[in-house]
Amino acid sequence: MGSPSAPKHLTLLLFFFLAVPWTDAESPAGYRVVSTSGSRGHLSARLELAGNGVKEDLGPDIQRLSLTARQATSNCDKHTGLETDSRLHVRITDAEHRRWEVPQDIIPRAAPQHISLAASAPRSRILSAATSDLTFTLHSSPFRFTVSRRSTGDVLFDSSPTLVFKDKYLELTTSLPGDERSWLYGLGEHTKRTFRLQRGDTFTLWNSDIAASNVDLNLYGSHPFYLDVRSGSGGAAASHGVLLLNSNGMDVEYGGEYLTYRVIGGVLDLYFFSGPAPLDVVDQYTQLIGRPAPMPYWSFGAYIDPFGFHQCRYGYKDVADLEGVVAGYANARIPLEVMWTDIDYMDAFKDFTLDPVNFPAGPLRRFVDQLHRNGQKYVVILDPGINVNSTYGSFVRGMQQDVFLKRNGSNYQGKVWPGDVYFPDFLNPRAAEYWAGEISLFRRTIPVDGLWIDMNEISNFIDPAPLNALDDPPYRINNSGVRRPINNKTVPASAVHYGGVAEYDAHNMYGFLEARATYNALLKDTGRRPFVLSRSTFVGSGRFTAHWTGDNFATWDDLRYSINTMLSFGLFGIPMVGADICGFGGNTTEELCSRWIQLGAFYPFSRDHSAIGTVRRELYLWGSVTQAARKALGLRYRLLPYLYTLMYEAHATGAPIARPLFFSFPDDAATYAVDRQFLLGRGVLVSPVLDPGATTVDAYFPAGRWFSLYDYSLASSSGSGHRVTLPAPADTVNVHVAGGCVVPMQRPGVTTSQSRQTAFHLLVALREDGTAEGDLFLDDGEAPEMGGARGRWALVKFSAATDRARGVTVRSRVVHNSYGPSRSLVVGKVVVLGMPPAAAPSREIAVYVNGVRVKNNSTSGGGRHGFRQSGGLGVARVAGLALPVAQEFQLKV
Ligand code: MIG
Repeated sequence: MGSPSAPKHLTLLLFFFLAVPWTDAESPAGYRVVSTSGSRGHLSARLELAGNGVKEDLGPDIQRLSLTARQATSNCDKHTGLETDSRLHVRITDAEHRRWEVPQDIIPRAAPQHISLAASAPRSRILSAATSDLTFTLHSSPFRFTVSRRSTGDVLFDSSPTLVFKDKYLELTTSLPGDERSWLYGLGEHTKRTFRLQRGDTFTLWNSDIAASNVDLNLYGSHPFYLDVRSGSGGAAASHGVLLLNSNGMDVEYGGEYLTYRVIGGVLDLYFFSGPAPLDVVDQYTQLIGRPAPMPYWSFGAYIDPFGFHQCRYGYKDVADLEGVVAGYANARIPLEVMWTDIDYMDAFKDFTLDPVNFPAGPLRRFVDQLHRNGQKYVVILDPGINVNSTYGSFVRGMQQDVFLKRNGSNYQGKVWPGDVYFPDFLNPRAAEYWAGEISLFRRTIPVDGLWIDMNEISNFIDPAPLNALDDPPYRINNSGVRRPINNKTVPASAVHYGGVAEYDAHNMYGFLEARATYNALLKDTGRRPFVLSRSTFVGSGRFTAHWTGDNFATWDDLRYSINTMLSFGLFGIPMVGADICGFGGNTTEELCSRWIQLGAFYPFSRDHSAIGTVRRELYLWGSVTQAARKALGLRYRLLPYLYTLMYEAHATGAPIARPLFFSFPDDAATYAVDRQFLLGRGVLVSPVLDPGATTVDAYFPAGRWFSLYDYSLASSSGSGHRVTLPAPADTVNVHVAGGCVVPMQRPGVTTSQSRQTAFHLLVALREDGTAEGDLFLDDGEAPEMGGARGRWALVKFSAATDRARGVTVRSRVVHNSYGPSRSLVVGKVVVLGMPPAAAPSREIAVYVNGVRVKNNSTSGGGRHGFRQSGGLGVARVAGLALPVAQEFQLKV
C-alpha cells in the first residue's frame, strides 16, 4: 500500500530467515507445503523452500514449486471390462517459470493443468480414487509424498524430504523396502551383468556412442523407467512401474533401500503404473508412451523360404562380396532373409551416395533386384551427419532448406566418418521432410526394404569446447563412468534446435526423432510397413523402430549379457531387439559362434554382424556353426506364426516378445533372478548354453509341465519350480513349451510356389488339468497397420479341453477376420502333448467344421494319426488335415 516502512520489514524478515540456519544446523533442507487444493482425481499443492539452500555449488534453489497429482484413466481392465485408473501422475515444477519438458508431440499426454490455488490450510492430503489401486499422500512439513498400493497397503514410492530443485539440478530420493522384497529392472540403456538392477549401481542416462561391450556405462539410449516386483510377504507378488518422464541427463543411484534421481534439467514428471502383473505394467506403460510399431513379417521371417535371419558386416568389400555371402548361405542351406550393407557402400561415407568403384549403382541394383526375386530383402545403413561439401546434393538441398542444427548463430559443424558434417535437426519439421526427400530419391536408385540408423546419439569424433554454461553444468553426471564432460564425443549441449530448444535438453531424444523421421519417410515412399533399426532410442522409440544392442564383443560374457539388454528393451516398449550374433568386435571362435546363433535364433531381431578387420563369421564358414544354425534357425522358422502373433500382441498391448520368466510366473520368486533363460511369449522357454566347453545346461523350470520342442518329450513336470540339468550337445539349444500353450507353427521346407498355401501346425501342450490356449494372428505381413479398425487381418483363438470320457477336444474360434487370403490357409496337423496315457484315440478322429461333422477322407477331414507314450503321458498326432483357419473347427482326439 505504498507504506514507506514496508521495505524495512522485508529486510528484517529476510534477515530473519537467512539468519535462522546459522543457529539451527538441523533445519531440514527441502520444501514445505503452503497451500493445497483438489478436485476429483486431482490434487495441487504449492511448495516453498524450507530452511536455507542446499548444495549451493550446484546453483540457487528455486523458491516456489507447484505439485500436481492426478489419477489418469489409462487402462481397460481385462477381466471386468471396466475402466480402471491404473496410472498416477505426479508432476513437480517451478511454480513461476516455465521449464523444459518432453514435448507433447513426442509423448502425447494430457497437458499439465494450471490450477489457481485457493489458499487453504496446508495439511496432509490424500488422493485416492475408488477405482484405483494407487493412493497418493501429500505430507506437509517437510514436504514429501508417498504412493502406496491400496489393496496391500504396500508403500511403493516414499519420497525423502530432501527434495532439491535448482535450475540445473534436481534431486529426488525414494526409499525402498530393500532388495529382498523389491526387485528392480529397467533403467537403460546399459550392458549389465544381471537383468536385475544391483544395489550400489548408478545408472547414468546420457546417450553416447560408447561400445556395448562396456558394462554399467551410459550407452546409446535413455529409458528412465523401472519395473519394481514386490514379492509378497506370504501373499502374491505385485509389480508396478515408475517412469520419470525427463529427457535431460541424469544419474539414478540404486542403493537397495533407496533410489535417487540426480537430473540436470527439466521437471520431475513421474508416472506410476499399478500393474499388478508385470504384463499389466508394460501394457499401462506403453499405453502412455505409445505401442510398439508392428514389424514387417519379413523382418522375422517369411511365409516362404528363405526366412528369419539377417546377415551384415562392417567391411564387405564390394557387390561381388555381397553376392558371395548370399550364395554361401544358399549353398549351405541356411536360410537368409535379409542382406545388409554397412557404411562401405557409400562414396566417402556420404549418406545417399554409392561408392562408384566397389558398389556402383548398376551392379548393386542388379544385386538387389535378384534378392527381391528370391524373396529376400535388403537394408542399408545411414548416419545422421551430412558432409559439408558443396558438390554433394544432399548437402546442397539441406542448406537450401535450412535444416541443420545450429550453434552460436550458424550451422554446428561436427566430424564423423565423412569428415566435416552438419546434422539435420529432426526437431524441425522441415528436416523430416528433407530426410524423406533424400530417402525417396535414394530408393529410386536402390530400392532398399528397410533402413538402419546408426551414430544417432549423436556420435561426434571431436570434443566440442564449451561456449556457455550449458556445456558445463554444475553437476557432472557420471558420463562414461568418469564424469567426463557431457560434450565429449557428441554435439555440444549449447547447440540450438528448432524453436530455440537447447541440445542440453533435447540430447537424449535425437535418436527418437531420427527414427520417427525415417519411419515416416519409408511409410510415405513405400506405402508399406516400415522397418527401421536404430541404435539410439528414448522413451517411446518403439513406436517407430527396432533396436540392436550396439557394439558388443565376441566374448562369452557379451553373449550372456545380451539377454539382459534384450529383456530390458522389452520393458521399454521396444520388443524387436537383438544383439550382434557371434559378436561385433574381436575375433569370434567356432564354438562361441555356434552357441551365439543358438541363442540369437530366438532374439526377436536375429542378425549376424561383425566389425571391419575381424575374422569373418558368416554362419556357413564353419561346419559346426552351420549345423547349429540350421537346427536353431529351423526351429525359429517353425515358430514364425507364433513369433509373429507375439508381434501383434506386442503392438496391441505392449507385451514383450522375449520375456523374463517372472512375466509368466510372477508368484515364483525363484524366477526373479533368472537371466540365463527367457521366454518367447507366454510359454516357449529358451535355455541356451552360455559357457565355453559346456555340454549341459542347468535350466530352471517353473511349476507345471514342460515339453521339448524337438522331440516333444516331457522334460519337467512338477508342482513347484526346480532346476534340471539338460543335455546340450554342440548342435542343440534347449527350447521347451509350457503345458497350457497352443503354439501355432509351420512346417519347414515349403517352396516359393506354395507361398500362401502354408499349412499351419498346432502344437497343443496340455497342462495338468487337460486344458491349453493360444492365438494365431494373420495378415499380409507388410500392410502399415497391424490389426486395427481399417486393417485386414485375422485372429484365431485355439483352446483345448479334456473330458475323461470323450478325450481331448481342440477348438478354434475366429475372433476377427477381415483378411481375405485366410480362406486358403489351413491347419494341416495337430499334435497334442500331455494326453492321459489311457486316452489313446480311437481309429476314428472326429472333426467338425462350423459344427458339421466332416468325413475323414474329405478335404477337411482327418488323415493319418498316431499315438505314442512319452514320459508317462500320451502324444497324439493328427496329420493330413486341411482345416481352413477362417472357419471354426472342433477336433476330438
Ligand atoms: O564408428 O558403421 O554400432 O554396428 O558397423 C562405428 C560402422 C560406426 C557403429 C555401429 C556398428 C557399425 C559401425 N558403426
